[in-house]
Amino acid sequence: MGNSRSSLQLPEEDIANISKETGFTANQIERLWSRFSSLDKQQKGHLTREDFLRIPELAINPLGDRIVHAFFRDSRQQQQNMGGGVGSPDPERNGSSGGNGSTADDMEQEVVNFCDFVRVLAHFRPLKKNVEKNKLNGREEKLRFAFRMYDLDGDDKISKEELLAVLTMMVGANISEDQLISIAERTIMEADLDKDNLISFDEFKNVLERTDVEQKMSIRFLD
Ligand SMILES: [Ca+2]
Ligand SMILES: [Ca+2]
Repeated sequence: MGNSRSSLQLPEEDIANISKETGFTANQIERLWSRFSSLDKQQKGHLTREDFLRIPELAINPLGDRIVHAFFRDSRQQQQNMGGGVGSPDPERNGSSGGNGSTADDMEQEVVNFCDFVRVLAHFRPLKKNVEKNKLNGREEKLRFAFRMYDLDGDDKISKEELLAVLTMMVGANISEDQLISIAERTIMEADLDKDNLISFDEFKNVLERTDVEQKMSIRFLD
């Protein structure tokens, strides 16, 4: 146990800030920090898409690529919303995303630092009845995350082609393309309330109204 991990130590202050923002306990944050550090093979202080795709669960998941995509999109969005948020524990991080407001560079960012990492994972924290709801793991946020897995081009609508791409990954070669196309068309028809042939986030939410998203999108984090 308590042996040397000096280079992996997170400053107390960062732990407190991250805990306040995400609802994770200090212990959980320490665990996530060691997970993060072990994924960060070259000790870069951030994760790239390649680092994520080395996670075995994601590498074998037909939707892995989509999940990683949503991870990057999500953390970019949150940086904009929160104007930087809590400080990064990485002393080497360059200043490009440290300030308020976003620049074109932020939009192009293809890395996830530890704070981003924890924030995205916070979407998957189970909701606890007695604990005050943290906005990162609410139903709306979980649905947003799922929506982004489909919306590849980021225009806030799911097109038939985007739906088809996900369906193809999920069922692979088991169903003919013609059948998939008709499933995609039917799904859009049923969800599409304003008849623009696209699924908006509101329409998406509507379809999933009765699904227990909170349960399905929860991961048990150890205390
Ligand atoms: Ca789209
Ligand atoms: Ca629509």
